Amino acid sequence: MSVAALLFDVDGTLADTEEAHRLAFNDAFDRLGIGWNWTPDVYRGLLDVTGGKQRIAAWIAATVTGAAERARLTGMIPAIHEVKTQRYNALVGGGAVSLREGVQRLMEEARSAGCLLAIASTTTPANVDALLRATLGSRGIGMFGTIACGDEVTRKKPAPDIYELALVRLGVAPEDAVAFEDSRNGLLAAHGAGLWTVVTPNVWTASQDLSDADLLLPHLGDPGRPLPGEPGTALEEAAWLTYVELARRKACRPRTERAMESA
Ligand code: XBP
Ligand code: MG
Repeated sequence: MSVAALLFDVDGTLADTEEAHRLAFNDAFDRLGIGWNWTPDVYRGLLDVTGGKQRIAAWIAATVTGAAERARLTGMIPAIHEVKTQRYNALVGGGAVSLREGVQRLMEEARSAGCLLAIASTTTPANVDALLRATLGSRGIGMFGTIACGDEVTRKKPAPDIYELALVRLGVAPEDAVAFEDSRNGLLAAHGAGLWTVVTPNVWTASQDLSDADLLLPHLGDPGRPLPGEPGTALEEAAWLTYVELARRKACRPRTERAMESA
């Protein structure tokens, strides 16, 4: 089987979650009496740092001058992130976020074809559980052969570690799998693990350099929201990315050829 596993990033790829994360961060700052408020523009820049706790630490390093205040706030990072995670999970559990177009369709097609599914994310495990339950119901978590996320690896994206962990758990070689991402950090992580990578950017990542993606699409498409037709390709007519079309495209342009081109 040319595509034995699909490995999905979570935030921005499965669903447009970063606005909910941003609101949860600001709620946590407010509840803990910390006078920060991350605007969308500030948050877009902070997304270059993967991991919420690391993001807070980066903000402290960039904006807090006094050594004592820096130490005080650094000591609060776990508590801030815990409050933020609770708030984020309440937002997601309340239906604030839905899966992006085509995600559930492609997952179901792949599973019907005997293809494994996995998660490879920087986000906190509780966030993944909340999102999968809210969007796929009680069966959601069981659709995945493995969920690799959060602090299970020390080096977060763009390091390849989380993808390598997911592949080892699945028992699948990188050349037999496909990664789905939304950001440059994620693309670098997936390529670093040797994975053919589909990138579907969003408002937070559209300005990033995603040109090295093996397949770059605005989204995965659905009968209700087809992709714009691509002249001269199998997606000539407005359509959506199917599991069969994905396998065909990967077979046509394997990672090794593209890696040699860009080397
Ligand atoms: C995106 C991230 C995460 C989220 C916030 O993860 O970098 O840090 O922005 O979640 P991915 P946490 O795109 O790899 O799914 O606060 O739980 O880190
Ligand atoms: Mg992402």
